[in-house]
Amino acid sequence: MLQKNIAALVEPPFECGRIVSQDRGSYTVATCHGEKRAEITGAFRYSAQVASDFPIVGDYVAVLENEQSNTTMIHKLMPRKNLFARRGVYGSAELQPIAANLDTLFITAALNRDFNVRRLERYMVAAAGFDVPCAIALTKIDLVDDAIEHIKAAKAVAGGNPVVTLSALEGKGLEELLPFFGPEKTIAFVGSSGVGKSTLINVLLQEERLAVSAISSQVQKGRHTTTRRLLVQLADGTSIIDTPGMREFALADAEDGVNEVFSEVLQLAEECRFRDCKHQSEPGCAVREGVDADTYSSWNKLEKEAAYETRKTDRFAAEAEKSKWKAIQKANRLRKR
Ligand SMILES: Nc1nc2c(ncn2[C@@H]2O[C@H](COP(=O)(O)OP(=O)(O)OP(=O)(O)O)[C@@H](O)[C@H]2O)c(=O)[nH]1
Ligand SMILES: [Mg+2]
Ligand SMILES: [Zn+2]
Repeated sequence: MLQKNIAALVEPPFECGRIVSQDRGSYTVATCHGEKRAEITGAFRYSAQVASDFPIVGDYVAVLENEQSNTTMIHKLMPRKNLFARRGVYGSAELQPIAANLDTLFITAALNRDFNVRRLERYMVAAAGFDVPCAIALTKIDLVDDAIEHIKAAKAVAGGNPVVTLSALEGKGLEELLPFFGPEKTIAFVGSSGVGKSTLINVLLQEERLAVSAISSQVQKGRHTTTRRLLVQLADGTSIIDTPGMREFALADAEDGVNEVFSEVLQLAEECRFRDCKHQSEPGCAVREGVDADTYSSWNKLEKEAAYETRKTDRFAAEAEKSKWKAIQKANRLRKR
C-alpha cells in the first residue's frame, strides 16, 4: 500500500502513511504499523487554501505519532502523482478532489437501461484533463444476451484506452482486471450510483466488506449506498478505492481533456474553410461534414462547458489576486500611520 519511493522521502521522526478514508475533520491513515485515526496539524490547516491542498483518499502523508497522548498528526502532504477531481459546488471555481495517486481510474457503467456513452465520454474528458490513466469497466454483462453493441459503443469513446467487461454477480470477466493489479498499484472505481462498484470490490476482496443495495426497479438508478470514499487492499497488495456514485459530473480544468478525447474534431478543424470557423453553420466546415451528429453535439457541449469553467477559474484567480493586493496595500497604509 505504501509506495517505497515515496516512503523514502519521509524523514524520521516522521512516518509515511496513506489516507484510506476521511470523516469530516479526521482521517484514517495506513502506516507500516496498521491503521490510525489522524488529524492535520494547525500549521497544515493554516497554510492550506483550497480543497485540493488538503489530503484526500489515496494521498501519501508524513505523520507523527505521539504515544503519550495517543494521537497521530498529519504534518505534510507528499507530492502527488495525479489527482482526479470534479468541479466543486455550483458557482465556485474550486476543485472537489475525488482520489489521488491513481494508476488506473475505472470509469464504470452497467449494461442496463441507464447505459449512456455520453456519460462515459464526460468522465474520459475529465481523466484526460487531469492526466489520470483510465479504462472503462462495463459491469452487469449478465443482464444482456450479447454485449457486443455496448462494447463497440464504449470502445468508440475510449480512444484506445482499455475496455473491460464483467459480471460481479456471475464472476465473469474478473481476470480482465488482472493486468491492472499489483502490490504498488492503485485503482479506483467511479461512476453513477448502482452500477455495481462496491459489489465488484467485495467479490475481489472475497468478503462482504462494503455495503451494497439494490437499485430502484422503476428508474434503474442506484440508491447512493456508498457515502464515503474508501481505500481497501487486496491480498496481492493492490489498493482499490471505492467511491460514492456521482449524480452529475461537472467538469473542471478540462479543456485539454476535451481536445485529447476529441482529437479527431481538432484535426478536422484545420481543414475548415474559414480560419475562425466556429463549426456551427459555416459553409465548408470540415467538422460538421466529418463527424457524426452525436459526436458533434457531445463535443460541442463539453467544449463549451470546459471553456466556461476555464473562464470562471481565471476570473476567480484574478479576483483572489486583487483582494490579496488590497490586503497588502491596507497593511502598508496601516504601517505608515
Ligand atoms: N445483475 C447484476 N447485478 C449486479 C452486478 N453487480 C452488482 N449488481 C447489483 O447492483 C446493485 C447495486 O450494486 P452496488 O455495488 O451497491 O452499486 P454501487 O455502484 O456501489 O452504488 P453506489 O454505492 O450507490 O454508488 C446491487 O443490487 C447489486 O447486487 C452484476 O454483475 N450483475
Ligand atoms: Mg457503492
Ligand atoms: Zn468548422
